[in-house]
Amino acid sequence: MIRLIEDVMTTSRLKKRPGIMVAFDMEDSASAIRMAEELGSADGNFAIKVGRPLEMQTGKEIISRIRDATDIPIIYDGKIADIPYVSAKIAEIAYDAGADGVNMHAFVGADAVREVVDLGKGDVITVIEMTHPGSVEYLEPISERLIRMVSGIGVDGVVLPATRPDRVGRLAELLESEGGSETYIISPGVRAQGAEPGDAVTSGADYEIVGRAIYQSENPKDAAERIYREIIDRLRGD
Ligand code: FNU
Repeated sequence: MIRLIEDVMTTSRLKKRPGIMVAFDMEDSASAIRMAEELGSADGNFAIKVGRPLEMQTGKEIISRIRDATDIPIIYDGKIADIPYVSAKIAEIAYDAGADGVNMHAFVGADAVREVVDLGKGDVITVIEMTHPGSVEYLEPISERLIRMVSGIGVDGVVLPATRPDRVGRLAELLESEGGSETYIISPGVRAQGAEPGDAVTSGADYEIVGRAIYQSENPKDAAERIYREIIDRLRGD
């Protein structure tokens, strides 16, 4: 019973303020754990996103191992896109393994998104538009409807592409006007996919997702701190 009440009362561990969500797409647990520990003492506002390559190579236990290694919020980026029953099952496994939030596609529809939100076990982030060129073909034409749909349900976060800051700006405005001013915006695509640090936050995003530019660098902690400072400087207009 106590567990049930705690579940329902779960509030977002991811604060709506500028930061970096570091994509953990490396494929070995040793470097994932090492990086999680290093980020724990890094200067800045960081979250960790566990991607499918890491999870497939190491198992869902990597989430609990990262949980033990750091206090930083952890998002499971399973890009869940299945029928409501299976979407909720995948999300539940991730929450139970220690994830603070999960990432799912909005295009699967309101019933699937609602089923995951109704679990009440942690944050739900929905993908609205993606960073790659293919997103323009099929997601861009429906993204405003997707924003209205997820705003009506009440999700914790949305994914908008740092590679298209104009889209971040437009959809951030729409999100706000649909009552989603508490919803955080996370934007991938920084460095490896061409966006510069700060492009998305200066257009209305909260977190910029950075993967390869951090985990493939010689010193990931330094790289994370440096990119974080660049984002903050851009916001201040330095
Ligand atoms: P990096 N990601 C993305 N584009 O790149 N979740 C999207 O539209 C999206 C994502 C993730 O390029 C991608 O899976 F919805 O090395 C990867 O984990 O910086 C990260 O963002 C980008 O990694």
